[in-house]
Amino acid sequence: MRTRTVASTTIATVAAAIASLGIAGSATAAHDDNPSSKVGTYTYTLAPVQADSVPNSQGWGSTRITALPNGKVQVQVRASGLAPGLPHAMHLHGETDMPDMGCPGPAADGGDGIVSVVDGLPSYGGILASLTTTGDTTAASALALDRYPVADATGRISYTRTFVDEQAWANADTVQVVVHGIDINGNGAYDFEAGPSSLTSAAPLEATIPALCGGIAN
Ligand SMILES: [Ca+2]
Ligand SMILES: [Ca+2]
Ligand SMILES: [Cu+2]
Repeated sequence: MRTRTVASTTIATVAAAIASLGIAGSATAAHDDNPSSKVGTYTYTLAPVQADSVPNSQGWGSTRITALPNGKVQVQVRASGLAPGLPHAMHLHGETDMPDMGCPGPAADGGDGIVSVVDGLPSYGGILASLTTTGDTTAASALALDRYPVADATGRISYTRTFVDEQAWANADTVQVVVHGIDINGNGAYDFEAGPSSLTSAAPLEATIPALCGGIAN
Protein backbone atom coordinates (compact mmCIF):
# COMPACT_ATOMS: atom_id res chain seq x y z
CA MET A 1 0.00 0.00 0.00
CA ARG A 2 1.23 3.47 -0.79
CA THR A 3 -0.17 6.73 0.39
CA ARG A 4 0.98 9.78 -1.44
CA THR A 5 0.14 12.78 0.66
CA VAL A 6 1.97 15.40 -1.31
CA ALA A 7 2.75 15.73 -4.96
CA SER A 8 6.24 15.52 -6.31
CA THR A 9 7.98 18.54 -7.79
CA THR A 10 9.68 16.33 -10.30
CA ILE A 11 6.70 15.61 -12.52
CA ALA A 12 8.44 17.18 -15.48
CA THR A 13 11.60 15.20 -14.84
CA VAL A 14 9.67 11.99 -14.43
CA ALA A 15 7.59 12.67 -17.51
CA ALA A 16 10.77 13.23 -19.49
CA ALA A 17 12.26 10.03 -18.14
CA ILE A 18 9.10 8.11 -18.96
CA ALA A 19 9.10 9.58 -22.44
CA SER A 20 12.73 8.58 -22.90
CA LEU A 21 11.81 5.04 -21.91
CA GLY A 22 9.03 4.99 -24.44
CA ILE A 23 6.47 4.23 -21.75
CA ALA A 24 3.06 5.68 -22.42
CA GLY A 25 1.44 7.34 -19.47
CA SER A 26 0.36 10.58 -17.97
CA ALA A 27 1.57 12.02 -14.72
CA THR A 28 -1.07 13.61 -12.58
CA ALA A 29 -0.71 15.26 -9.22
CA ALA A 30 -2.81 17.15 -6.78
CA HIS A 31 -2.19 20.83 -6.37
CA ASP A 32 0.19 21.58 -3.58
CA ASP A 33 0.60 24.85 -1.73
CA ASN A 34 3.58 23.72 0.30
CA PRO A 35 6.59 25.92 -0.50
CA SER A 36 8.69 22.76 -0.73
CA SER A 37 6.46 20.22 -2.38
CA LYS A 38 8.96 17.41 -1.93
CA VAL A 39 7.95 17.47 1.71
CA GLY A 40 5.63 14.57 2.35
CA THR A 41 5.08 11.17 3.91
CA TYR A 42 5.06 7.90 2.02
CA THR A 43 3.96 4.64 3.59
CA TYR A 44 4.37 1.16 2.19
CA THR A 45 3.68 -2.42 3.13
CA LEU A 46 6.84 -4.51 3.42
CA ALA A 47 6.28 -7.78 1.59
CA PRO A 48 8.47 -10.87 1.14
CA VAL A 49 10.78 -10.82 -1.86
CA GLN A 50 11.41 -14.58 -1.95
CA ALA A 51 9.09 -17.43 -2.85
CA ASP A 52 7.79 -19.22 0.23
CA SER A 53 9.84 -22.22 -0.86
CA VAL A 54 12.84 -20.33 0.55
CA PRO A 55 12.88 -21.30 4.23
CA ASN A 56 12.39 -18.57 6.84
CA SER A 57 11.80 -15.94 4.17
CA GLN A 58 8.22 -14.87 4.75
CA GLY A 59 8.32 -11.83 6.99
CA TRP A 60 6.03 -8.83 6.87
CA GLY A 61 5.92 -5.22 7.97
CA SER A 62 5.45 -1.62 7.06
CA THR A 63 7.57 1.41 6.47
CA ARG A 64 7.14 5.14 6.42
CA ILE A 65 9.42 7.66 4.76
CA THR A 66 9.01 11.32 5.57
CA ALA A 67 10.78 14.15 3.80
CA LEU A 68 10.80 16.88 6.44
CA PRO A 69 10.69 20.62 5.73
CA ASN A 70 14.15 21.01 7.28
CA GLY A 71 15.68 18.79 4.61
CA LYS A 72 16.01 15.75 6.83
CA VAL A 73 14.55 12.35 6.09
CA GLN A 74 12.81 10.25 8.71
CA VAL A 75 12.52 6.54 8.03
CA GLN A 76 10.48 4.17 10.14
CA VAL A 77 10.60 0.40 9.67
CA ARG A 78 8.41 -2.07 11.53
CA ALA A 79 9.12 -5.63 10.49
CA SER A 80 8.39 -9.11 11.81
CA GLY A 81 9.23 -12.65 10.84
CA LEU A 82 12.93 -11.87 10.43
CA ALA A 83 15.87 -13.98 11.57
CA PRO A 84 15.95 -13.45 15.36
CA GLY A 85 19.09 -12.11 16.98
CA LEU A 86 20.74 -11.26 13.67
CA PRO A 87 21.47 -7.83 12.14
CA HIS A 88 19.44 -6.87 9.11
CA ALA A 89 20.94 -4.50 6.55
CA MET A 90 18.28 -2.06 5.36
CA HIS A 91 18.54 0.47 2.58
CA LEU A 92 16.63 3.02 0.58
CA HIS A 93 16.95 1.77 -2.98
CA GLY A 94 16.23 3.69 -6.17
CA GLU A 95 17.75 5.66 -9.01
CA THR A 96 17.95 9.44 -9.08
CA ASP A 97 17.50 9.62 -12.85
CA MET A 98 14.67 7.14 -13.25
CA PRO A 99 10.93 7.21 -12.73
CA ASP A 100 9.49 5.24 -9.86
CA MET A 101 10.89 1.72 -9.65
CA GLY A 102 9.50 -1.16 -7.61
CA CYS A 103 10.06 -4.34 -5.66
CA PRO A 104 11.15 -7.65 -7.14
CA GLY A 105 9.11 -10.76 -6.57
CA PRO A 106 10.10 -14.43 -6.69
CA ALA A 107 10.05 -14.32 -10.52
CA ALA A 108 13.21 -12.18 -10.42
CA ASP A 109 15.23 -15.18 -9.20
CA GLY A 110 17.04 -15.74 -12.49
CA GLY A 111 15.90 -19.34 -12.47
CA ASP A 112 17.73 -20.59 -9.37
CA GLY A 113 14.95 -20.13 -6.82
CA ILE A 114 16.72 -17.32 -4.94
CA VAL A 115 16.34 -13.59 -5.57
CA SER A 116 19.84 -12.39 -4.73
CA VAL A 117 20.56 -8.77 -3.92
CA VAL A 118 21.91 -8.36 -7.46
CA ASP A 119 18.87 -10.08 -8.99
CA GLY A 120 16.77 -7.35 -7.37
CA LEU A 121 18.76 -4.34 -8.63
CA PRO A 122 16.83 -3.88 -11.91
CA SER A 123 13.62 -3.71 -9.84
CA TYR A 124 14.55 -1.63 -6.80
CA GLY A 125 17.63 0.19 -8.08
CA GLY A 126 20.91 0.87 -6.36
CA ILE A 127 21.44 2.00 -2.80
CA LEU A 128 20.60 5.65 -2.14
CA ALA A 129 20.98 5.47 1.63
CA SER A 130 21.84 2.92 4.31
CA LEU A 131 19.39 2.68 7.21
CA THR A 132 22.03 2.24 9.86
CA THR A 133 21.40 2.81 13.57
CA THR A 134 24.38 5.14 14.04
CA GLY A 135 26.95 6.99 11.97
CA ASP A 136 27.18 7.11 8.21
CA THR A 137 24.02 6.56 6.16
CA THR A 138 25.53 6.58 2.68
CA ALA A 139 25.90 3.62 0.35
CA ALA A 140 29.42 3.22 1.78
CA SER A 141 27.77 1.62 4.82
CA ALA A 142 25.77 -0.86 2.74
CA LEU A 143 27.32 -3.89 4.43
CA ALA A 144 28.18 -2.40 7.84
CA LEU A 145 26.36 -5.17 9.68
CA ASP A 146 27.58 -3.96 13.07
CA ARG A 147 25.48 -0.80 12.63
CA TYR A 148 22.16 -2.26 11.50
CA PRO A 149 19.19 -3.14 13.67
CA VAL A 150 19.22 -6.60 15.21
CA ALA A 151 15.92 -8.47 15.20
CA ASP A 152 14.73 -9.35 18.69
CA ALA A 153 14.11 -12.88 19.95
CA THR A 154 10.76 -12.95 18.16
CA GLY A 155 12.22 -11.73 14.85
CA ARG A 156 10.97 -8.18 15.14
CA ILE A 157 12.61 -4.88 14.22
CA SER A 158 11.36 -1.47 15.19
CA TYR A 159 13.52 1.24 13.68
CA THR A 160 13.23 4.97 13.39
CA ARG A 161 15.98 7.31 12.33
CA THR A 162 16.02 10.90 11.17
CA PHE A 163 19.06 11.88 9.16
CA VAL A 164 20.40 14.26 6.56
CA ASP A 165 20.77 12.75 3.12
CA GLU A 166 20.19 14.94 0.12
CA GLN A 167 19.57 12.04 -2.27
CA ALA A 168 17.19 10.28 0.07
CA TRP A 169 15.29 13.50 0.70
CA ALA A 170 15.04 14.38 -2.99
CA ASN A 171 13.82 10.87 -3.86
CA ALA A 172 11.69 10.16 -0.79
CA ASP A 173 8.62 9.70 -2.97
CA THR A 174 10.13 7.03 -5.19
CA VAL A 175 12.48 4.92 -3.05
CA GLN A 176 12.09 1.28 -2.17
CA VAL A 177 12.81 0.17 1.38
CA VAL A 178 14.62 -3.17 1.37
CA VAL A 179 15.33 -5.28 4.46
CA HIS A 180 18.05 -7.89 3.94
CA GLY A 181 19.05 -11.08 5.71
CA ILE A 182 17.44 -14.53 5.81
CA ASP A 183 18.68 -17.44 7.93
CA ILE A 184 17.83 -19.95 5.23
CA ASN A 185 19.13 -23.02 7.07
CA GLY A 186 17.76 -21.82 10.40
CA ASN A 187 20.97 -22.31 12.37
CA GLY A 188 20.80 -18.93 14.09
CA ALA A 189 23.70 -17.42 12.13
CA TYR A 190 24.58 -16.06 8.73
CA ASP A 191 26.77 -18.76 7.22
CA PHE A 192 27.99 -19.91 3.82
CA GLU A 193 25.95 -23.11 3.44
CA ALA A 194 23.76 -21.36 0.83
CA GLY A 195 26.84 -19.78 -0.79
CA PRO A 196 28.36 -16.30 -0.87
CA SER A 197 26.61 -12.99 -1.41
CA SER A 198 26.11 -11.89 -5.00
CA LEU A 199 27.88 -8.65 -3.94
CA THR A 200 31.01 -10.05 -2.36
CA SER A 201 32.47 -13.46 -1.67
CA ALA A 202 33.42 -12.16 1.78
CA ALA A 203 29.81 -12.15 2.98
CA PRO A 204 27.33 -15.00 3.06
CA LEU A 205 24.32 -14.93 0.75
CA GLU A 206 22.20 -15.24 3.91
CA ALA A 207 23.41 -11.84 5.14
CA THR A 208 22.61 -9.84 2.02
CA ILE A 209 19.67 -11.63 0.41
CA PRO A 210 16.65 -9.33 0.24
CA ALA A 211 13.94 -10.45 2.65
CA LEU A 212 11.34 -7.66 2.56
CA CYS A 213 10.66 -4.80 0.19
CA GLY A 214 8.22 -1.94 0.09
CA GLY A 215 7.63 0.49 -2.74
CA ILE A 216 5.22 1.62 -5.39
CA ALA A 217 4.90 -1.69 -7.20
CA ASN A 218 3.66 -3.68 -4.23
CA1 LIG B 1 19.07 -15.90 -8.42
CA1 LIG C 1 22.22 -19.67 8.59
CU1 LIG D 1 19.53 -3.00 0.14
